[in-house]
Amino acid sequence: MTKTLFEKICDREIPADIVYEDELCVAFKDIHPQAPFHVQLVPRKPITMLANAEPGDQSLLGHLLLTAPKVAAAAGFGDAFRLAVNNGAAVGQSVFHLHIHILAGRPFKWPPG
Ligand code: D5M
Repeated sequence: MTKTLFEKICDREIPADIVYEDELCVAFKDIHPQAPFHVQLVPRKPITMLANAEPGDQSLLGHLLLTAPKVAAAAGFGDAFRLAVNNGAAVGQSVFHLHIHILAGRPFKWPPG
């Protein structure tokens, strides 16, 4: 099967500015940052989107949510960051490998646009 773009980054076949990695996930700087700190946190497993995660992915999804604050804290944003997951092209998903946007370093409005 063809690897996704983010699988290639995880496997270091495509360059990226990796800020964190472990056996389950990788975090790297977004190529089009929407905030001073904008990182993609991705599972090594190529789940296309959150809605396609399976019951067996429960611990992996929990690991991602527990890892995101650590990635933000390591960059100095432990108490002020936003997470975003786009699920589907209609809401802006462009890379079909599950990823959590971690954004920080500027004010954020609510509701998001
Ligand atoms: O978000 C997909 C995000 O992925 C978007 O913010 C750009 C980012 N992106 C795309 N290609 C790369 C590479 N090569 N390195 C780093 N970041 C990248 P979505 O929620 O799917 O719209």
